[in-house]
Parts: sequence; structure tokens; C-alpha cells
Amino acid sequence: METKFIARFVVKGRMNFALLGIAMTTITLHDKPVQIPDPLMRADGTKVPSAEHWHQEQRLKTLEQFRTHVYGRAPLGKPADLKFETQVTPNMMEGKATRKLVKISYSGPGGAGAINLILFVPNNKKPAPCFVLINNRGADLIDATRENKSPFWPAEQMIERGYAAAAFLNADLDADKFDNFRDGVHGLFDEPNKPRAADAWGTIAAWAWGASRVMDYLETDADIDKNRVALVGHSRGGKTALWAGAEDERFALVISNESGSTGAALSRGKVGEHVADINKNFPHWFNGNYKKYNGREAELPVDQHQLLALIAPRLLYVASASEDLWADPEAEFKSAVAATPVYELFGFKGVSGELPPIEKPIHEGAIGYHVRQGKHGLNEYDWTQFMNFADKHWKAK
Ligand code: GTR
Repeated sequence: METKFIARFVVKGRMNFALLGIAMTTITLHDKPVQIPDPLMRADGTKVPSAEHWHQEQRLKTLEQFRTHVYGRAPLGKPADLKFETQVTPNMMEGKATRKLVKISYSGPGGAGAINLILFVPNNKKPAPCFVLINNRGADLIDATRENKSPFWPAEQMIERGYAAAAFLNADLDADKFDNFRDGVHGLFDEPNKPRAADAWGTIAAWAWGASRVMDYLETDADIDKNRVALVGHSRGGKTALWAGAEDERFALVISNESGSTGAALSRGKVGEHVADINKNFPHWFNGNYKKYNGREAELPVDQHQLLALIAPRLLYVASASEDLWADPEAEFKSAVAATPVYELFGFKGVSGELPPIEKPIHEGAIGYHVRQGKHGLNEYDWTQFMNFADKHWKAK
């Protein structure tokens, strides 16, 4: 990869000043050269000198750029009155698991809210590493009674393999619809009657905030290995998992399944869904500033490989599906390749080269990747790979 430090002049449209301070690197995507920001180049044109420097400076600057231009800024972290109420059922899944139904509640100036966490813990392994799913589909996919078993959340298989299985509904935090940010946690915590800031949190950031509140609970549960908590999301849930993992370093493994646009996939050079599509169809997902980049991906101060790099040096997994061209598997994989120099700075292996063959997972380094045969979805093949990757990196130690 070749790195150039350039000053870009945007003469048409919105800006007519030199946009200084973005050093670009050239990659190949869909057989074309594409320029993307070099994650390791600083605004003064010098390279990040060390892993420590990345972690203490460049990472925070990059995170700020994503808050400002893409996902928005959550107005609070852990609420002062955060409360957990747990109902325990010891013998579920033929006696192999204990079920905990945890009501995670909080309040703000706009009222009270709660996340209803469903958690199964293996009875033969405590504390257990844990997979937390952000469920952006129906509640029946995470059935707490286990009468309905879905490949979207194969909780029995996680228990068999010695993992705790946790899941929550994104709608507990905020409904997936544009309502001018009145309902959900926006309505609870945003200052009423104040004009909405262009960098205020969108719905993806609200769901990600919820994942951190789940982590607040898991940290208190002695049955959970809090240093081995994986956050998993599919599609819009995958975008959420990545943003939560970027904001909250307590997640030791972050898994994006087919998160596509404004998730794992690079925005520049991408096919399928573009920034203008996602902003038009889902105006509530991202912040006000992100709308400026409709049809103007080249002007984005960041690209999505830098979001992946914010997970470093923690474990990261990016998964694609061969027929999911809207998400763009190659743009997802090349994004992981472009995040790799940051992992290498920490002495870890990432991924390199071209899109691997279908169902030939890459699990050796700190970044895992696979492209599954078939359409957009989350199924047992994907989960098996996530658990194989976690086994490899967690159980060996
Ligand atoms: C699509 C959207 C994608 C993805 C997907 C999903 O309609 O364009 O970005 O998030 O929904 O969540 O399944």
C-alpha cells in the first residue's frame, strides 16, 4: 500500500476550502484503485510511532471523528440509577443451563426505560465466556422458553460448547423508525425543547449504548468471565456491535455479521448500498452530519476500516455472505485488510490479500473473517465459526 499525504480542494458545492490533514493510502477494490484514509497517519503528516500512541491519541481522535460525522455522541455513559433485577431458573436446556432474566432499568429527565436481557449460563462451566447478541429481528428469535429454536441465536449450541448465551432486543432501547428522536432512550435522556445537534446520537448509537448497559450487568455476574465477552450483531445489529465495541473497550471480541454500509464495509469504492441510500431509507440510524456525505463518500474524514481499527488490539471478526451484494463482501474484507496495520502495530496478525474462497474461514490472527455461501442472514454456520474463533483465541490460553 502506498501512502500519500494530500491536500484536497473541494471547489464544487458545499466547501471551497482546502481540506487538509488526511493522508490517503491506495487499495484495490472491485479491480479499481481506491484512495482511503491511512489510519496510522496523523494530521501533521507523521506516522503514529507506537501502539501506546495509537491507544492514547490516534484512537481517541478517530473515535471523535466517528462521533462527529457518523454515529453521534451519546449524552451519557452508565446512568447513576442503573438497576438490575434478576429472575433465576436453574434447570433449563435439560439441566445443562441456568436461565437468568435480567431487567436492566434506568431513568432520565424524560422518564424510565429498561432492557430485558435473556441469559443462559452453562451449569458445568463458571465463570463462562459469553456471547451477547443484539437482536434486531423479532423477539421470537431469542425465545427465553426455548420452545422456539432459531439458527439466528443457537443458544443450546453455545451452552454445549461452554459459552454463556445472552441476547437483548434493540427495540428495548429505541424503536427502529424515524420519529424525530422522541421515543426510546433519546426521549429519556435528550434535553427537551432544545434543537437537536448535528452530532447528536442516532438510533445505532442508542442501541450500542444499550450493549454497554448489558456489559455493566455482566460485570456484576460471577458466572460470567467478564474478560471474555463477545458482542455479536447481524446487519444493522452488526453496525451496532462495531460502534459499541469502538466506544466500549470492555468487549473482548466484536463480531460483525454482514454489517455492510456504515458497518464493516468501506464506503469508498463500495458497490450495493451507498451512504445516500442508507441515509434516505434509515434517516434515524446516524447523526445529522452524516447526511452531508450523501453521494460524497470521498469527502468523509474517516472510512470504515478506521472503525474496525478502533477495536484493536482486541479480537475482531468480520463475516460476509456470498450473495449479499448490498452489503458487499469484498468491501467488508478489504476494510479488515486496511485495519490490519493497526493490529500489526500491536504485534498482532490481521488479514491480507484478496477475498478468500467461500467457506474457507481465516482464524489465525486477531482479525477473523469468513464469507458464507448464500444470502443475507445469520445462521448456524456463522455461529459455528464465531465459536471456533473464540475457542482458538480464548481456550488456548
Ligand atoms: C437493509 C439495510 C442494510 C442492513 C439491513 C439489515 O435494508 O439497507 O444496511 O442493515 O437492512 O439490517 O438487515
